[in-house]
Amino acid sequence: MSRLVVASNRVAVPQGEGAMPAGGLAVAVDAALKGRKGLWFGWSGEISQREATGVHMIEQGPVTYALQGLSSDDYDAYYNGYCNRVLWPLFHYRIDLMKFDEGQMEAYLRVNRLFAQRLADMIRPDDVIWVHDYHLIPMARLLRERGLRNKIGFFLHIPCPSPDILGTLPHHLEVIGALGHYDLVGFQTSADRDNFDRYVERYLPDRAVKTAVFPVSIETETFTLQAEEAVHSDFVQEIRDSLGGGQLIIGVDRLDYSKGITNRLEAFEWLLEHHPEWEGNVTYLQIAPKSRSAVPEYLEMDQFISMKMGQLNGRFGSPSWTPLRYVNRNFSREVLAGLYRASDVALVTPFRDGMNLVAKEFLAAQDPEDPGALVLSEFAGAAAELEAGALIVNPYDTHAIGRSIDMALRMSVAERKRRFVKSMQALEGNDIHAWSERFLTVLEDRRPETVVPLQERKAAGASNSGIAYETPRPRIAASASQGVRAEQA
Ligand code: ADQ
Repeated sequence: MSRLVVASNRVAVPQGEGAMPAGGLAVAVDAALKGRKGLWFGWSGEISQREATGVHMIEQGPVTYALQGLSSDDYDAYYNGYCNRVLWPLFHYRIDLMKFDEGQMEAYLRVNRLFAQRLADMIRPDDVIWVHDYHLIPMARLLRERGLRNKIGFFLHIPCPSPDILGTLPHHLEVIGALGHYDLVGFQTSADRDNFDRYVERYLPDRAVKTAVFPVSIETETFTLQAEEAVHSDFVQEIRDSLGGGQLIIGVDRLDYSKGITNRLEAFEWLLEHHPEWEGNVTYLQIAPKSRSAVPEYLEMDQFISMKMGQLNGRFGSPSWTPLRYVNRNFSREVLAGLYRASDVALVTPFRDGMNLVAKEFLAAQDPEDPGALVLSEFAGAAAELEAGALIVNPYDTHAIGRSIDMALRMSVAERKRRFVKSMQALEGNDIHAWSERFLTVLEDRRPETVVPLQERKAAGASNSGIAYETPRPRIAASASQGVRAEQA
């Protein structure tokens, strides 16, 4: 089997037991590399005052971690600037927050050139290269310029908006258009893929870009086992004991404006205002590790959320009951799994999210005989797979979220079980190993390609299931070079 080379902005080197860095990409790539010969290249997280130094290699079993530092100027302009203040808001439909700066775009291209050069030096002819996410979009073009002929695939972990939105990015062809140099571009949902296909139609009409849908997932079985064990730990039991017999609502999110923590707080406020019977009987635990604190929009949101938490506790709390608990720490996978299982309701209400692994982790952690209920935003990619089992809400409608929380807290065990079974059917058919295997199978052309051009997909009616590989549609056999786009394998 050829070596898998992964390139992503950050590399998560396993630290043994203990806290994992919070972030869906790290969790997904770590699982994809397990048990396979591979190399994971990217930023080490180190920032130096001088020019970036050489690559630092760490060998762990079959995987080599290749870590590149960044200069503080590049960290500011590439990471905090272009990635987090331009591309992130753009792809999350927040062009109002997009702060374009030409110098930062130059830094983005410069860092990508540096990464491409360093990576090219390590590539063997039969390596398969898998580039992840919006930080490294130009990599395929830059690697090709250096003469590489390997298969190169790209997966976008975040949502993909319409060409109307993508087209607002100044010089978008240089960045978004660079996706046209990959052998395969993967998306979380069919809606994301269709948006990109329309971008190609409009802005890259002469290019055939092979696109497909691969909803990212989790290590479902492992996570279930961890939850079964961790729920009995002293840590989790102490939390349950502290609830005084009341119910526990949980939210777990990187502190990010896309995650909708603010609207969730308003929804909880609405619940306590309109359903005083829950006073003293429900506790909402929000775990939100800080991220991107150097970016002003994140700092403002952090301050607002802390203030709102304090206000709500002051207004509704009593000496014996604190309605909201707010924690910014990272936890190990085991502890998180135990906390999910100990919770009665999970709130996953992003304004936009590529997938949202927390929704899937919460479900995988549940006790099938007494499962918790999931309140899920219709704008999380996960809703495409989980709509039959979750309580689907519009995250902009805080009263509706409040009503759904009330419904979830009152839901009979029979109804919770019914919904849980439906959700788990989606999860069991698509765990993280299936996800990476499907992506690589299509990238490596390991079986005859079945493809459906965009026009035919439209005629057949786009599926909103997000799991294109399970959706029967008319198919024709062709190859990407014939100028059609690939349907999911
Ligand atoms: P994220 O935006 O980081 O990921 P998400 O998918 O929810 O969002 O993943 C977060 C991960 O971090 C989860 O695995 C969660 O358990 C973990 N985590 C959160 N808080 C933690 C804490 N305090 N301690 C330890 N771990 C914590 C991006 C996209 C998503 C997409 C993923 C994967 O924005 O839409 O689902 O990539 O593709």
